[in-house]
Amino acid sequence: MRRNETPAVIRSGVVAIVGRPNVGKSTLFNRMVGQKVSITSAKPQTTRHRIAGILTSGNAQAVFVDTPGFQTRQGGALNRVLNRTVMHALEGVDLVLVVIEAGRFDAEDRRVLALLPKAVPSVLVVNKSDKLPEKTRMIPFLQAAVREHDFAEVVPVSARTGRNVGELVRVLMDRLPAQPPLYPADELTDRDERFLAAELVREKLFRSVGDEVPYGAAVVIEKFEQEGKLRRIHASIVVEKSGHKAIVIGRAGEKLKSIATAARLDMEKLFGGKVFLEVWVKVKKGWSDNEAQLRQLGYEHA
Ligand SMILES: Nc1nc2c(ncn2[C@@H]2O[C@H](COP(=O)(O)OP(=O)(O)OP(=O)(O)O)[C@@H](O)[C@H]2O)c(=O)[nH]1
Ligand SMILES: [Mg+2]
Repeated sequence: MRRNETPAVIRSGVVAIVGRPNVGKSTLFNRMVGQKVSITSAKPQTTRHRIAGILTSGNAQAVFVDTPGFQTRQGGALNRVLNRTVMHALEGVDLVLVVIEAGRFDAEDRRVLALLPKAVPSVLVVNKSDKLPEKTRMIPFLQAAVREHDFAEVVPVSARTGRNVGELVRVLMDRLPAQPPLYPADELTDRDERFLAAELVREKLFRSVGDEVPYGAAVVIEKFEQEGKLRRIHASIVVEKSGHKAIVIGRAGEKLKSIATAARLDMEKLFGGKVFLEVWVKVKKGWSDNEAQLRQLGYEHA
């Protein structure tokens, strides 16, 4: 380094992403991380586990933490566990992104504000700005939203189109503490392939089966073996009722086959190698309202 060159500040930190269900947290997370790591769907309460995604860019590293949508309606053990996961994910973070949907701010969003740790700055992210393109409506909405809480910044984005997401990343990178990176620069996530594989199967289920079936379903990886670049994966979809099993399998097994094919293609892309995937369906009555069974199925905060 020459004498009058100032060294660039190295920044890194943990950025939690919170909000009510379905506001687009996971879509935004994937967009910022630059790869599809967290599953998304049009149904609320798709995300069930804390997952970190790492973005290293220049001298800064952000460790984004995606969380389940905070749920304020009555629910069983699974809902309680998901809300606990959100609260735990807020511990020890450097920054919080509170995601809302453009044009909507209501009691459910206010419940999320009540969870925010007092000493940590929070940035309000107004997502789905593509749904509210008129400035005459967006500006008064932003003005009203910032009055709800002492936000450090407010940034409208569209996670779907990517609009303004680069600006959001710049804003939050500048707010991270000056410290060395927490992960190696080429690390993408804190989760292993087993976890990611189970999540991809669950995503396809959420996207292809309607009504209450996905809410009563979990995915377990029974076997995960790697031979060179080939991964052999056996997954089970655990459902609540035998009627649900029939729906997931579909006529002549067509539904299950399409779920497995779509999941396999995503796994091959994410893992960078061929995947042999077998998916089975099992019935476990009442698992989603039973904390012991939730623990067995990998829910950390059950
Ligand atoms: N129009 C529009 N839709 C979006 C945008 N971002 C996300 N979505 C859609 O909103 C729905 C929910 O997206 P997710 O990313 O799964 O939302 P989430 O907040 O993670 O939801 P939970 O995990 O269930 O809490 C999906 O259908 C997304 O495609 C956006 O910027 N614009
Ligand atoms: Mg999500």
